[in-house]
Amino acid sequence: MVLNFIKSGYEKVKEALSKTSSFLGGRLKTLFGRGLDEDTLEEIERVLYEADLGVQTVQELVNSLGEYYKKNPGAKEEDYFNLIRKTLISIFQNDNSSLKEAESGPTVLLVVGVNGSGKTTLIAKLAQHLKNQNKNILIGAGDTFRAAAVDQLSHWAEKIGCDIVKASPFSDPAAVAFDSIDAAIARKKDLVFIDTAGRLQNKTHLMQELEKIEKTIRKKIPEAPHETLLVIDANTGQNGVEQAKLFLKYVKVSGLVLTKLDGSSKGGVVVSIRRNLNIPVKFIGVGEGVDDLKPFEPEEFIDSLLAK
Ligand SMILES: Nc1nc2c(ncn2[C@@H]2O[C@H](COP(=O)(O)OP(=O)(O)O)[C@@H](O)[C@H]2O)c(=O)[nH]1
Ligand SMILES: [Mg+2]
Repeated sequence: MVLNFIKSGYEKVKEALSKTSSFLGGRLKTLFGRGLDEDTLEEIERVLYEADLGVQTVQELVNSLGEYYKKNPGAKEEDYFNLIRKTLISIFQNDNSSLKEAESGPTVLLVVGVNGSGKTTLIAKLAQHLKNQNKNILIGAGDTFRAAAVDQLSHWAEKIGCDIVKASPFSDPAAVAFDSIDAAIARKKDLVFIDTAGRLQNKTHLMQELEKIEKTIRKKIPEAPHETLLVIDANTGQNGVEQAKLFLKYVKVSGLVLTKLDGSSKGGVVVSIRRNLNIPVKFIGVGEGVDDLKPFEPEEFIDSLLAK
């Protein structure tokens, strides 16, 4: 069984990516108009790099554009765009935003990522979306290191109208996960979200803590967590990729969420991160509001990125 997300409002994604696309799509259009000699190809390469698509993808695109031009010297701007479009979409070939759902009992969603990446906001957005589909939800406030983090989540839980399990500050986050799942089973919840802390200041401790949370969850429900989402702030670029790799060493991540694409001029980073980590992109964040989370749709996303 899977949880599906209602797809709506991709206009917002177009708008969020407009800083990238106005530069990328616009510059490419002009350059393609010239015919692809060596100098133009070099300029195209620079434009693709600036959009943060990543070395591997940029090299592939430049090579195939060059070859295409040699074989089809009369090619039109649209032909080049189509070639780029196809290549970029193929990177996300198997990605879709559906989430695995428990056959029986509560579905457990674990959310990890560095502080400030948007974990708590993601939980609020997903919880609201699923509440609208009449799902009965509980949130476990597993970021026990900052009182403010628990307050933030309590505020969301109240606004959305769902249960929350919280513990006293500095208590063991794995114990919060344990209690949350216990409560979710007892209260017959459909879904339980486990929020976590992401203090990278003490990496070893954080990673051990996440491992322990995962183990604790599995003790209660062997198939859980049904999904583990790694949240990455799209503006962190290459640094974000390195941080993400650290998480992947310790936690089994099933999907990526890239946040804060609104305001970013490097929307191409989604392509680079997807490729580097080889994990499907499930959602993208395009604002702070509760509706500003969109299921990731490869074709719409790439079309928004390349919009002229
Ligand atoms: N503009 C924008 N802000 C976001 C997005 N997602 C989260 N934020 C903001 O980023 C900040 C940190 O988010 P939070 O969920 O607390 O991060 P956490 O520390 O990982 O739990 C908050 O001010 C959020 O409102 C997004 O997609 N776009
Ligand atoms: Mg948080």
